[in-house]
Amino acid sequence: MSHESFPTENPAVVTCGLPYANGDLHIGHLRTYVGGDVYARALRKLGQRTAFVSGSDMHGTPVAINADQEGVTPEEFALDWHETYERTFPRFNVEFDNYGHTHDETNAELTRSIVRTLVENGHVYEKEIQVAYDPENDQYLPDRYVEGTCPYCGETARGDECDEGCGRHLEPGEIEDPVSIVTGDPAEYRTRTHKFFRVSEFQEYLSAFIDRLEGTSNARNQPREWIEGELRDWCITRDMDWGIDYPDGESDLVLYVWVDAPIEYISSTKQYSERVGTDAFDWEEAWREQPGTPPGANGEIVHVIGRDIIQHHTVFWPAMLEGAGYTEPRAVMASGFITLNGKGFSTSRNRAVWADEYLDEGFHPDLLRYYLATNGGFQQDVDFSWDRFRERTNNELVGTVGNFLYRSMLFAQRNYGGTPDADLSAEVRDRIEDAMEAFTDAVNDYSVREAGNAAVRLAQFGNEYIQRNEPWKLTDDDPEAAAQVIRDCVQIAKAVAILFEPVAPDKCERLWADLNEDGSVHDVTLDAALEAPAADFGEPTELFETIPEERVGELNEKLQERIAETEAASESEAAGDTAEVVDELEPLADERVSFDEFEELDIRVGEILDAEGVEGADKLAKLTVDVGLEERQIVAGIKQLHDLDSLPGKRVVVLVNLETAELFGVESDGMVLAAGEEADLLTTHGDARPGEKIR
Ligand code: B3M
Ligand code: ZN
Repeated sequence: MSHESFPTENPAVVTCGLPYANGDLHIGHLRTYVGGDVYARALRKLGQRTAFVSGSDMHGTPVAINADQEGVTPEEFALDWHETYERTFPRFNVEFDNYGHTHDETNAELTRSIVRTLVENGHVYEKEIQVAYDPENDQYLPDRYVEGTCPYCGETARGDECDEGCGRHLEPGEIEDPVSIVTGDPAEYRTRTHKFFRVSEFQEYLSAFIDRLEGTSNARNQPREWIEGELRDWCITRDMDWGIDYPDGESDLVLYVWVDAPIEYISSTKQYSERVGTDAFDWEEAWREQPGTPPGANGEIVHVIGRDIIQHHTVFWPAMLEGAGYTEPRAVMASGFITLNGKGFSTSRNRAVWADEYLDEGFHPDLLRYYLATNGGFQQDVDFSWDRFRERTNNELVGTVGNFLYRSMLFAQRNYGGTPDADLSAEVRDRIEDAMEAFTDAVNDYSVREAGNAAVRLAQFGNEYIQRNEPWKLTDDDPEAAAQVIRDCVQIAKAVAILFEPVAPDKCERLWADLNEDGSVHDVTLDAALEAPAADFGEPTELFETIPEERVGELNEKLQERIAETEAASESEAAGDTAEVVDELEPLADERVSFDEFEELDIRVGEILDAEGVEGADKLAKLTVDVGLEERQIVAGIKQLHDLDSLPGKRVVVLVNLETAELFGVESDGMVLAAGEEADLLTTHGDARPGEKIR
């Protein structure tokens, strides 16, 4: 490759694709964030000056549409999710140096300045185009507001992207047989004036760029066809209100979300510089192309993304950077997708393991990080299953890494109070050097998996080494030899702490403390792996715990139940939504329950004390209900079906021993019983007091 290997003198910026601020994160989303975080930490281990940045993608139709459905403004809606993401990433030890969002002033200003430069440099022009329009709603239909047929492959596609077919970006007006998602009616095409970025002028530049681009091979191979084919200009404005206004009142449209989204990579780096000072990290040194330098000679920009957005990062974005005088990406690492038990994650079907849910189950984030980082090559699709998760945790983290560390450190501590007095053997020094080299090569090959494996292989060697040399047999007969073996093992343990830190930062910090090393393992570089370990240390902790088989059974069951529940709920919702409510009663259940089973349900009379809507949710109301012995907070899907102000004082029937649940961030502790689609609330007709049991 044309680039020097890492570490280089230039500052590096590792970025992660910006999550659209429009819904909960599941563990499938975490793959690129964990991948980016591992990679940024691994670069730092090599001594590379690195900023790791991202932010929330606030604009665009996905956010506007979802906000509409929730009945809130896009800004409120997106900010809410932004704050959730900001809290969630660190819980998985994904530690961005800066996590901003595209709607903040830094990004709005930088976006306007970059667009101005593109205009000044003659890269932008105006053109009349056909734009989809919904006559009934009197509304233009940008991007995801319209669905139809992809003109390239014939698959069903959304306005700006053929996400179920050929994966191409679609320009406004291209989609065939357009249908409005607002009314479900066919859309018309109307003529509008829009701004275009002259991507076609960058063909020669892009052809050369793609040849020097590093990262995963899919990011180089996929776009070749587009770059070498007919490279078309790119419409950079949209008929909507939500977004960054086109600069200087030159148009009443907003900029297309894909203009301001990647600019957030730069804005986020800028915010980081502003916080730590340009002496510590100078965003301009990384991002600004210095006159007279060859492309990419300034900063080392590494984009970590999902493979569905390769075209944006290898065609439009580098053309914008080149056109405005910014540093082109050195590498694009495009990850494969994640499936769950062999099938795609589905947010709408609740077919997912949610990020918070994973942690609520009590699993340490580093276990998931290990799984996501090493279960397959970065560009391969990987499957998640609780079975496989358990298997890898138990065999590799507990069996190989944890076992080696615990047995050797415990032996060292018991017999020598820490590191025995001996020199590191040549064999083990070589083996550690090999591991350091494998790690360095992995970073230069952009292989997150191999970076993680370097440590696990070293621990595996450690196990073989201790097994082969049996120091426990030597302590009496040949104490010097025993001390030598254990000295070697402690060095291996120290090297594992450093090499495994990118993947398991928390666990390795614990190990570092157990080894009685100074400072933080996050701050040391690879060469410390061969420095002498601390002479004394205490009893080690067991770093990883075995996951019992029953846990997997429970988790699988929970997942299945949830999918079934959501499917049932969406079926009944769909039935309720249709104008002619199908007046069909469900058949009476055949299966009988025993009286004991009935007795398990604790059903009580309650009195509603207070009722208010749940913020951000169309249908949910938060009720405070007096159930005699205590007051309960219960979330019920009745917001649109009842006048909430008339509810306080009403007597209702409450199932009080239902498992608690969290809905839209609000805890629900019980269920208010209701009949039919209109949620006719059950009540009593005599003098039963709140708390009275129903039997
Ligand atoms: N917000 C999410 C996606 O399409 C999109 C990424 C922007 S990265 C600059 O995956
Ligand atoms: Zn297509």
